[in-house]
Amino acid sequence: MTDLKTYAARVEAALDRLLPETHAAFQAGQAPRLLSAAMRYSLLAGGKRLRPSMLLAAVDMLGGDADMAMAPACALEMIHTYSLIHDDLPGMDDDDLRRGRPTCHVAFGEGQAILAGDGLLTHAFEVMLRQALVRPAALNRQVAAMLEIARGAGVAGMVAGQCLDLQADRGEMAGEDLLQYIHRHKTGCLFVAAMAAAGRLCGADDADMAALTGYGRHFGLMFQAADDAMDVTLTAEQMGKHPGKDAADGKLTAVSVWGLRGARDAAARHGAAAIDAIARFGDRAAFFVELAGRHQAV
Ligand code: GRG
Repeated sequence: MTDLKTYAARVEAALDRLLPETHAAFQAGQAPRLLSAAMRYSLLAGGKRLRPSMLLAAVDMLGGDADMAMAPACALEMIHTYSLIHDDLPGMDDDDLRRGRPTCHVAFGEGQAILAGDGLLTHAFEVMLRQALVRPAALNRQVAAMLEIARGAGVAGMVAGQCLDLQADRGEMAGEDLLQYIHRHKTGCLFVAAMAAAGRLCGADDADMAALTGYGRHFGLMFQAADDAMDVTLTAEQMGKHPGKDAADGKLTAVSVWGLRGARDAAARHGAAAIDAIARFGDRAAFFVELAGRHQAV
């Protein structure tokens, strides 16, 4: 079984290759130096590379073409990083520490950080489209994978979750159903997109697609409940961001709704459900069983 560390290292190398280079001066046809520097600063800051690794592992599990999977995997990480940059902005969560270093807007200013996020989101689709044209024989599968990624990241996916998260912050809405909606969308949709895009790349049938997306959905809910629990139990050094901020800001979280014990229980429950969802793949799902098991206990 290929482990997370190995997948993450492959993603790391590909991300570096796929990002615009930092040029000495401005040049026609190239990303400006400051823009590529801000994009590189946030993207190559040592994230866990979970979402792209899940996509690569799912393609391996399904016996698909690993070469074709790298562009969508890296695109997912670019989209995830853009969402972190924008989430950290003063107009959203207003954070100054991410991935263990000053947030993009602290290092580059607010305007450049917005552009770095915009640049990463757009570049993600440029990278996928370029790759799709290299393999015209598999165009339909690649377009279907891109659609899963666009849908997961988009206005009925991650952006929708962030929209309601902001409304909840302003006290306009509250409650358990809202919490679940926010977690499913803000956090869960990119995990679902990772699994679904892999399924599409491999031409998975409906039953396999349901298993893959079921895993992604429960993994997302487990991941966010665990993240909320760790926010009140871990240090800034362990998390690479400031803990306790959610509680201080009065945010709607698994801990504020269910308490620490309830958040931990939810993580354990959704971890078990994720493992159940993927059971039809037997031993080939070892990566996913191990990954859910690791996040389940917080
Ligand atoms: C700005 C449209 C838009 C969306 C923002 C991702 C997000 C939505 C907000 C970030 C804040 C947050 C609590 C997100 C939940 C998901 C989460 C815990 C993200 C961190 O993911 P990790 O742990 O981070 O995979 P690394 O740094 O390892 O990639």
